[in-house]
Amino acid sequence: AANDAFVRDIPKVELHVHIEGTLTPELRWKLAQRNGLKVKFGNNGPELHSMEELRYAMNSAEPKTEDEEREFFFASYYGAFDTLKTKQDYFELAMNYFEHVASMNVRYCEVFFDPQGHTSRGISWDVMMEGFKEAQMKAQRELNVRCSWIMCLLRDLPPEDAMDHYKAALPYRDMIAGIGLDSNEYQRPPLLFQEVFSLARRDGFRITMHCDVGQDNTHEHIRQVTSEMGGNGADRIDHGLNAADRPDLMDIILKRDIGMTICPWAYMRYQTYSELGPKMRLLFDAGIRITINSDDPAFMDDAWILHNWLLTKHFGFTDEEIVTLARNAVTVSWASQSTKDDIM
Ligand code: ES4
Ligand code: ZN
Repeated sequence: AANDAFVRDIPKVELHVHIEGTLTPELRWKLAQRNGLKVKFGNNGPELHSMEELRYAMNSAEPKTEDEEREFFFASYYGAFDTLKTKQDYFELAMNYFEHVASMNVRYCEVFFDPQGHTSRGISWDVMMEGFKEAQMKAQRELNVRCSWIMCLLRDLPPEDAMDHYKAALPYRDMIAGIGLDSNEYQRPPLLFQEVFSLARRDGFRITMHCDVGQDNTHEHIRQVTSEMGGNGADRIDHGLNAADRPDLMDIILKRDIGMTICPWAYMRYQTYSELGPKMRLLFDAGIRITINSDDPAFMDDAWILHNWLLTKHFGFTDEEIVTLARNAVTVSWASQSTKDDIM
């Protein structure tokens, strides 16, 4: 376990985590009680009568195909949004994340949020953003964890809705380092959203997009993100592991020095251990700046950033290589130079 201490203690930066994906069954249960709401699985699932039932439903061990796995995840994830109502709820959601990762020695993070999943339920921007802002300030003050936010646009909704939300977010732009694209990728190529991402680029935002593993057209999606989005390509790519199949894509990523946010635990639902390690190794050995992240820890077996980091040891990364992985995240982060200097 001396080696595990090395991974545990190394200063970390997290660049791929959805704040809604950190809503644990414990916290969801507490918020539901406080707000007088029933807890259900999915958008219209059966009512759950205890925290234990909720935890059990979220971690269903039924064998699933890839498509079923994805459907189950999105039902579980979006179904949990309904307990978030007040500024205090958003504050506690974010604080719960910061407390978890402070204990794992995370010093800085860029955290995704999905505003469309909140405004669609009548939550105001002020409630959401002020709750996040207070947690951000408290985490910096009391936990030595600094943070910025990445507003994600939901690709399964119309591009017009993305544009409306982009414009509505501008009053909060001081809190927002970049704009991302997430949610269900099925038949939703990045270029559908070129207009809003080009505008974001012109306005000075960084841009990044999800290209998840196990998607149809994954190579074409990666190509669009790395060479076309926002003009000549995004600043980072979220996941993008399938670039390892294609030397031409690896070349673009390397030449443009595009950071990749890899979330190993998340892929174990779709890929075996023995496929995953070699793909990460191929990208890393090519000199591509891959980073280690958690994605949706509360919905993925309670695997937070430290658990994802521990996997790198199992994949055979040496201590020296682990230091490189940690530095990669600092380098490809959108923190100011003085924050970067502070972290490492
Ligand atoms: C997500 Cl596409 C995707 N994957 C994992 N978590 C997510 N949260 C929102 N979109
Ligand atoms: Zn993600």
